[in-house]
Amino acid sequence: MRRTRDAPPRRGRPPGLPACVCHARQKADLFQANGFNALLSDSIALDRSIPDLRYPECRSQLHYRRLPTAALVIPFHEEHLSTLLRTAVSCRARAPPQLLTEIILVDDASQKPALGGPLEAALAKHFPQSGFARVLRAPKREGLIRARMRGIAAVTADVVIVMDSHCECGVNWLPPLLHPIAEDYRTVVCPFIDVIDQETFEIRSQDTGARGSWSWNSFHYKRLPLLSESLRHRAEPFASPVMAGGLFAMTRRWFNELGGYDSGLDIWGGEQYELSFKIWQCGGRMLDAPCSRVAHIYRNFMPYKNPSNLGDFITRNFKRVAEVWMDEYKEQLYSTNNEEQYRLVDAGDLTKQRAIRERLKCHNFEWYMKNVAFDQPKFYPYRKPAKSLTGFLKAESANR
Ligand SMILES: [Mn+2]
Repeated sequence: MRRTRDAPPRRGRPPGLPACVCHARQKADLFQANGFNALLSDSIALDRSIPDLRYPECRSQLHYRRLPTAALVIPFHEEHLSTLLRTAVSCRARAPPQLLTEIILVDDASQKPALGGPLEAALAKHFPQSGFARVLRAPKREGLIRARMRGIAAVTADVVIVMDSHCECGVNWLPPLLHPIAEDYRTVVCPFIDVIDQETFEIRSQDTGARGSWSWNSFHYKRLPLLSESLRHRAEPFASPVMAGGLFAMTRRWFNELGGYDSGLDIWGGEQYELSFKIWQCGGRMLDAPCSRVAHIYRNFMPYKNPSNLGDFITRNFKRVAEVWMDEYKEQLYSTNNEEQYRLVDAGDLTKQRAIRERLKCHNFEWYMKNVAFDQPKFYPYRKPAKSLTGFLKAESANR
């Protein structure tokens, strides 16, 4: 298929072409398999031009002449080949070459044939420099969390940039992530995440940014409004209590001092809380950098299954995080969710995680709530559930 940089959708805009009827079936199959329009992705250049969605003042923002080097870590499971390649190619293309020194892809036991030989061949073609881009292969499904750890362990650069496998990096995305890290190795920086439309591949901004948080009754990621200071200086990085999860930059040194992710977390779920809480509680900080933009394909459904032999791993993950980091606040989580389930689930061995908290003399959760997530209770308050009764309900006789 012909792929040029000017092929539709031009500069990240929708193609505006009639749908190709001849491909309708193929398109539907690929959409089902990926959760986005993978057929269209195949017709778009890997290095297509995209709109610059940054604030105009980002263009004149200054960065240190000397910044730490960075490695891109991209874990993937059954990702579509062209979206995976576009992640690597676009991030490489819009980063200063001296700063992005390696790309590590971690294949979490994918079965798609294209992710074997064809991926290796494409990487060799797009990244001819020996050793610059390589693929690590997990022999069996590890899940997102341990796949990331595997990739991070292989990094030699100063800073690890964790990236989702269907992204496109924006104009000059890397220096704004590295600048705050150059000032303090315990600062973790997240880019702004823009939207790649799952149907048209149009790129548009999500909003003007927000701080990360959660709701007690689901432990889902939620957002807190920006503070007045960042409204006045909208291009400046601002503190965020919780990362969205998929994209962040962090020094290898700080990641390792924190013991990485808790390796007892399975597949996905809770890992962004675990890392965010310990970054803050153990003496680091977390920032969002508005001048670093990375676009991501949001999907409406997961095109692949979770392993069926792990039981309720999400509740177990949440419980591990709560037991180690949240002190008495864990009761707010348990009591507003399926409390019985939380009590029953075995969180497993937590001694290693508790030892990290002990060794680094980390703040307690009360400190975190007072100093970092101080407006959380205002926007996502804890509501003690009404006492319920247990027993049997019996229908009254109908002929009353
Ligand atoms: Mn994703």
